[in-house]
Amino acid sequence: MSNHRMKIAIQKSGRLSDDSLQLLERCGIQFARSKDKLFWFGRNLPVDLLLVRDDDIPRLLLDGVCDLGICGENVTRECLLDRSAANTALTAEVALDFGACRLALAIPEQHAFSGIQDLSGKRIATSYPGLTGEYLQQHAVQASIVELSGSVEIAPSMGTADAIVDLVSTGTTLRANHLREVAEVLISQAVLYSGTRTLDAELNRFKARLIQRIQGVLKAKESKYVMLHAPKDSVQRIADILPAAEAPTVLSLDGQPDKVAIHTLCRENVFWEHLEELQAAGATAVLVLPVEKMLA
Ligand code: PRT
Ligand code: ZN
Repeated sequence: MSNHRMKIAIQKSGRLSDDSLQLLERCGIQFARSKDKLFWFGRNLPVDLLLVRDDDIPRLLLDGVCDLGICGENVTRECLLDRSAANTALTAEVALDFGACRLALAIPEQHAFSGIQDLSGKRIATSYPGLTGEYLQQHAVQASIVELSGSVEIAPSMGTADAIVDLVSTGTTLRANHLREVAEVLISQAVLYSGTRTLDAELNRFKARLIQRIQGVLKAKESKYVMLHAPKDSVQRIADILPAAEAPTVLSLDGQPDKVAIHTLCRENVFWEHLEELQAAGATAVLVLPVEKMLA
């Protein structure tokens, strides 16, 4: 691996893998995929992709092995709370809008709960001892943390803990184990982090370009291009209905002096309710198109 290439770490196989890879590919990076799937070479841009376990990514960034990494805030914050990472920091460049979950405190569903103080003197099972400890400390609660590497949700029914702190997205796992969520320890999503290695000027410029492209992909994802026909006197009313719309382009329509065509970019998603409102305001031939790329 050359020093003149950007080293990017993403999760090899798991919940963040597909979205992470898709994001980089949508930024225009083409990878020569190796069979072992550990290291992929960027064919058209100076990028080396490392495919690793998500838990390893913050450490690779801290050690300067990688320059950028996509990882959940949960894993990154936990790593930074570890004693071996004391006084270190990673820069969060872009929140990526996928991998959403929360680190939650849950107790057996039949147990009463009047507040976090109820956990005083209890045992809490978790794979996140750092974040759990920090949370307990912030609430001045003294409890013992039982560190488990997996299957945390079964600890209360096994009798090895009174409560758990675990990741939740839909809540199905908690319900299946007769647990109920009583507090939120951390809200998390996947984030693009910068590492600590000093980059030369050329790589720094490339990094800024790549981050700009990533922001463009994210903006494009939630944006829509809307085209419609409308009565000439309802342009303002139509513009007010469109969510987060840019100044519209208003074009005359051949042979229809009372009507205009309106084209505009909406920086938020356009839902059926918006279309129905547009229709009620006199809009016809309404088209909502996805935006593939965007440079602000
Ligand atoms: O092998 P590797 O170490 O890379 O993968 P992993 O098994 O540690 O991680 P993986 O792929 O499961 O998760 C990667 C990241 O996805 C996590 O660190 C989070 O940032 C994010 N994420 C988002 C989640 C979830 N949602 C999630 N629901 N990670 C785990 N879960 C688990 C949770 O632990 C629980 O067991 O899903 C279960 C709960 O899901 P619900 O829908 O039933 O609430
Ligand atoms: Zn992991």
